Formats: sequence, structure tokens, C-alpha cells
Amino acid sequence: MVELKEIADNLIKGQAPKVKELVGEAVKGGMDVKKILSDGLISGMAVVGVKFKSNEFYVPEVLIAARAMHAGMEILEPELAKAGVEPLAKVSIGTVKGDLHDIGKNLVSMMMRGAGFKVDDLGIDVSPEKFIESAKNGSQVLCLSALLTTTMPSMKGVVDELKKAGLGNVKTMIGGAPVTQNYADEIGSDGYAPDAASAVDKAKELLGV
Ligand code: B1M
Repeated sequence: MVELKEIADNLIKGQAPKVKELVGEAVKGGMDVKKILSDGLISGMAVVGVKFKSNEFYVPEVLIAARAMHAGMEILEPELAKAGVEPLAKVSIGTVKGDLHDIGKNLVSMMMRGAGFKVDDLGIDVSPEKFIESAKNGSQVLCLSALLTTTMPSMKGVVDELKKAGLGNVKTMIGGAPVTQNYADEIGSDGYAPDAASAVDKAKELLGV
């Protein structure tokens, strides 16, 4: 029988083919798919997040671990759907209008998926209208990324438009190298996260999940 710790350990080491194989074996062996997700893949990704926060892991290690997570999810996703397992919550993420940087945004997206969120990745150069549309389509948190000081004001645009659209119940979080907690406070965003692992914690905190 597959040990869930073995799945987590291989995910942390970024062994994508092994993770895929082990998840496949666990599913075939009749293990609870929710348990495979939470105690195998998500718990491995949580360790990756801790190591990233403490500078034990850098961007390449996180990307490799995320690839292993994807490999496991390829097998697990259809099984989760069959079993009717719901994601933690639905969030949208995008790099704001005028900004084409996506490496950090992609990391946040991967960590969120790794933590059990359903993530709608809107891509780069995302207009406020597109963010609002995703909120109307059920996203409970909008995660905004900006790497340029010149595109930070687009974040305020999204926060303002969301309120104007009467969607004040939908949370916003911001991040990216030039962004700070002070800036989040200034534009009325609900949260700020300095890195991808903290983004997961902040989203959970905002939603109480
Ligand atoms: Co650009 N660039 N760039 N660039 N680029 C910076 C950002 C810059 C600081 C370089 C410099 O001058 N020293 C500078 C910005 C200056 C400023 O405004 N303060 C800059 C500039 C000026 C430009 C151009 C204008 C250059 C030009 O054309 N003259 C141009 C702008 C294009 C545009 O966007 N319209 C440009 C272009 C590019 C490339 C296309 C060449 C490339 C981007 C490729 C890509 O993303 N696919 C690029 C790159 C790679 C960089 C640097 C070198 C690296 C950025 C990066 O990926 N970091 C960067 C200099 C630097 O930071 N050293 C620079 C790694 C990434 C993991 O970190 O994105 O901070 P980061 O994400 C972190 C956190 O910030 C946080 O979590 C992530 C993971 O922990 N986070 C979030 C990010 N988003 C979040 C969202 C959240 C929460 C947390 O939601 C809630």
C-alpha cells in the first residue's frame, strides 16, 4: 500500500513521474481521494511553502515541486470530481493592466492550487473589467500582481471598480515586488502578501477557511 508521506516527500523533491505513479497506485488501491490530496499533495506543497519562506528553497525548487504537484493532480482531478470533493474556495489571479511580469504570479497560482484552491489564472495585462467579470463568475478572492511602480495604480482601479459593481463582499489581495501592506491599506485592498506561501495563508485568513 502506498504511504501518503512517500507522495509528499517525492513532491517536495520534485519527482514528477514518481508522484504521478504513486498517486495512480493509491487511487487504484482504493485510498480516499480526499486524503491523497490533503495528506499527500497538499501537505507536500505546504512543506515547500515553509522552505520557500525560510529561504531553504528558491524559485526553481518551487517550480519543480509545482510540476510534481501538477503530475499528481492530472490523475487525481477526475477522481476528485467523481467523488464530489469541493475546492477550498475559488480565487482569480492576474498581473494587472500594463504589466507583463508573470513569474511571481505563476508561483502564487501554483501554491494556491497546491493548497486546495480552485484558481482561475487570468494571465497578464489584465483589465479591471476582466477581474470584475471573474468576481461575477464566483471568484471569492481576486489576487492582483504588479511588478512595476507604474502599474500599481491599476490595482486601485480594480478595488474601486469592484466596489462600484456592488461586489464589496469579494475580497482583494495584492502582491509583487514594489507593493507593500501600506499600499494595500492606502487603496483599500483587503490583504497583502509578500510571497507565494504567505498568499495562501492570507487567502485562507480572509475567507476563514
Ligand atoms: Co522587468 N522589471 N521590466 N522584466 N523585471 C523589474 C520588475 C525591475 C525591478 C528591474 C529593474 O529595473 N531593476 C523593473 C521595475 C522597476 C519599477 O517599476 N520599480 C522592471 C522594468 C523597468 C521592466 C521594463 C519596463 C523594462 C523595459 O522594457 N524597459 C519591462 C516592462 C514590461 C511590462 O511589464 N510592461 C520589463 C520586462 C521584463 C521581462 C519581460 C524581460 C521579464 C519578465 C518575464 C516574465 O515575467 N515572464 C522581466 C523580469 C524577469 C524582471 C525581473 C528581473 C525579475 C522579476 C521576477 O520574475 N522576479 C525584475 C527585477 C527583480 O525583481 N530582480 C524586473 C522573481 C519573482 C518570483 O518574484 O515577481 O516579486 P516576484 O514575485 C514574488 C512576490 O513579489 C510575490 O510572490 C512571488 C513569489 O514569492 N507576489 C505576489 C507576486 N505577485 C503576487 C501576487 C499576490 C501575492 C504575492 O497576490 C495576492
